[in-house]
Amino acid sequence: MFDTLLIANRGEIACRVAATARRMGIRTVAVYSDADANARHVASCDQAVYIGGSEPRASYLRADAILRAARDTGAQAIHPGYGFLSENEDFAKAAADAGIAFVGPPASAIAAMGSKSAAKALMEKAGVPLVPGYHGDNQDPEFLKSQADAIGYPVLIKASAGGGGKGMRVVESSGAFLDALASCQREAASSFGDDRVLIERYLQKPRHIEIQVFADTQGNCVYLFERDCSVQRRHQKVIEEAPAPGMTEERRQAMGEAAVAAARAVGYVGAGTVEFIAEPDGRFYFMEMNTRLQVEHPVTEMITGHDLVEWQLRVAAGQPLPARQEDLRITGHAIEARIYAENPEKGFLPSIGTLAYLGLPAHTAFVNGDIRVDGGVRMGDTITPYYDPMIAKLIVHGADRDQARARMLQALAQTQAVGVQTNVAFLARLMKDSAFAAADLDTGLIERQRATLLPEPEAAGASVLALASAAVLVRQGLGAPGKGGTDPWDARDGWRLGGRYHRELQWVDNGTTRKALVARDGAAWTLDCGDGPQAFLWRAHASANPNLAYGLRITLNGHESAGTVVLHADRANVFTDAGSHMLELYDPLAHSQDTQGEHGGGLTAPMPGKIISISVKAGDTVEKGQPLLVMEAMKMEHTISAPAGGKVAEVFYAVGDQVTEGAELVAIGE
Ligand code: MV4
Repeated sequence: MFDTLLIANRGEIACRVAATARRMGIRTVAVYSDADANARHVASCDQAVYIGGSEPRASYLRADAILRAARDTGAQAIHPGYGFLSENEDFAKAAADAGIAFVGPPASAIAAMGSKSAAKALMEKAGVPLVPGYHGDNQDPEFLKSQADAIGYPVLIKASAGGGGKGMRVVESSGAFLDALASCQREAASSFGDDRVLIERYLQKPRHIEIQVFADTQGNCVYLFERDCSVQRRHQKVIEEAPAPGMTEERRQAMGEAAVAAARAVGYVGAGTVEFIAEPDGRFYFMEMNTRLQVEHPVTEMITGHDLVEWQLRVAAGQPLPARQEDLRITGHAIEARIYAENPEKGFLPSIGTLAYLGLPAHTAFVNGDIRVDGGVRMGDTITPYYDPMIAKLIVHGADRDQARARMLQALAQTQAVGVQTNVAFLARLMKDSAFAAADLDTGLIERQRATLLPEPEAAGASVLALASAAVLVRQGLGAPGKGGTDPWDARDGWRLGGRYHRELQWVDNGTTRKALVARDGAAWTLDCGDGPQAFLWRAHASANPNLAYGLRITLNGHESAGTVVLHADRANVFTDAGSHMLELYDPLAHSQDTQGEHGGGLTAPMPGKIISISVKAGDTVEKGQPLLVMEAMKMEHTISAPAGGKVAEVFYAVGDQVTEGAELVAIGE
């Protein structure tokens, strides 16, 4: 086995590969770009080599820089991950020529599967079923039309050089064929520089079922069953699962054997995936072969109990496959969901920004376990426009599909990101969707269920407003997080005990202002969200990140609710089992003055620290820019000044108090 492995990738897959290498006692070398200087994958490896600028072609696509890094660090093998250079035959060959093992198939197998029409011809010879159609060299329009007429409509015209859904045209009738052909050829010529097409019978409700195969250099080749990846959006997979719902043992064996035949036909070595499309009756046809480890490989690991990266490394080191076909079994059901920094309400546009807060479910085990989290970013990391905006993959396992689905819903409820938009709520609706729940899967599911998967946003309910308001009160010291459960009347600022308290919070919910009036008379607290004052109690418990996140239980008018509230940049991000809600704290002062509006006009602690002096008291009149107090943080003093003139309503802390980031320090009124 190698003692040093270079991982020519970034993000979650680089971290994933590093984890197995470490377990196997292999030293790891990361490569990184400018944007990734502080990335998690760099920290996950034993050594890291800078390879260039943030744009992929200036770094992760530079074969020369990566090979040099491998030579300089004494790496005997390179794992390419997925994407970037993973299916680049020139890179595979250059590595082999340099005497470095490429953890992937031989360049010749990558090349054989690279051309869609040539691959189809090879597969036909190997007896792998293809969609009825024509994929020959004759490109005469009248000849192609006669082929389409013979296949029967609807037909699909596909660019031979295409892939990923580009350059495809559905043709409903013979009369529409020639126009569609001309338009498809134009698109193929401009997109791929190659106007050749192939014609296939069009499958109306296809399922995407792929088979994981593995081959070694001793001539062994096995299949590790199937994954159903039908739930996708514009050719981007959203949910993957294994096994495929409704699969029979006979069909599984037939598809597995066809996939092994496909791999053998191109002299395959290592991990590969043979993609099929399947009809509702189960008939299946070869689509293409992916000559790499895939994003969704963990669902296969969960149902088989085998670590596919370990298999890859063993095969690349010349060892035989760790198991024979008859040793492989399916246990239970696994589902993977890809958590993306994207905005489903805005056409799933990537959402760029810094992850001010990231809560993920607890990872119960690596290959075998109920919940697995494969992440590539940490709290504080930035989702940049340079790379795929995936935050993490959640992979769950259950005894059956319904249990896996329930676990996925739990895992999604524990996934809390602040600073970027995410698809978490969309994924939760998808898990509960009636068609998905019934395993009525095909590639059109998301489009068909669009209305229920992307509903109009709901107004925040009273419990959400109450949770957000309670977090603000806790931040002020009324029930301090981190001290265990504290009731409001145990607040450390005892000087307020027995007195009256009245505060109006204005929350902006999706553009609508929602008032929350918090009041106390003696020991009785009330909250009025517009329906009159209601009895209000809250309790904060310690949370993973006490500087930002408050774990809260509240009682409003006798109704209990619980959630996590992350206060960040004047926003309350409320996470409950029912989903998440973002509320903006409207500060009339900040908005009426020229304060640039940051951090509530500067009256909150910019970072955690200690109050070292206070120069004002309640009732004082202050001018804009007047120093109010000084805090010490990170060994430096920071002066908090009045963002606007006014009268000091309250000073919430005393000299010596520790304050958390974002804590409101002083209230100034008109
Ligand atoms: C098809 C098809 C229906 N009939 N071929 C899309 C991407 C490319 N790799 C193959 N694709 C399809 N080929 C025939 N004859 C429907 C699709 C298709 C699809 C396939 C797999 C996964 C998702 C898909 C989404 C839309 C269309």
